[in-house]
Amino acid sequence: MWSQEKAMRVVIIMGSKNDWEIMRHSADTLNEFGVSYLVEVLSAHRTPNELVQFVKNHMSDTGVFIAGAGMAAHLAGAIAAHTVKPVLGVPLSSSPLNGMDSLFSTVQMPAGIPVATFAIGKSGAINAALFAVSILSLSETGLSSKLIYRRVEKAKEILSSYIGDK
Ligand code: RP5
Repeated sequence: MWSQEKAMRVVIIMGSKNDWEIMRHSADTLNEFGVSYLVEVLSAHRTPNELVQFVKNHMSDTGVFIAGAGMAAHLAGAIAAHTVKPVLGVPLSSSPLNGMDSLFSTVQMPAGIPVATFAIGKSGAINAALFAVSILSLSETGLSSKLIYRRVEKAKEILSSYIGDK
């Protein structure tokens, strides 16, 4: 599914369609910034050949890959094995181990093949998208201002919800 008609800049890959409930937060966050993205479901274990082909096909038109997966989550690492573009891993809580399994699987990459790993679940999905915007902002100054504006707005929300001493 394509988000917008602009050139694609972020690719979001999930290990299962069941991961969308959480990974949609990455997409929603990118929408806030008008950053275009492509969402695909591909698995490191269930569709290994198609995953590699997809990454190779999208290497040139992608700035950042975001990978969300649960259980023995090798998706981000498998993507990183085939590209030197930044790969941001979001561990998902889809097993009785509550995401600790996917956190360790995603974060414990061997030296040489880096994956930036984020928090388990929704916070990780949002922060991966913000980090993707931050990476893209290195070559696009408009995005830096939007990131600053978002932080100011979030701070206002928190301050306005302060109840204080009664
Ligand atoms: C992982 O296994 C997926 O990322 C998903 O989080 C988990 C379970 O997948 P389903 O059995 O729900 O498709 O590969």
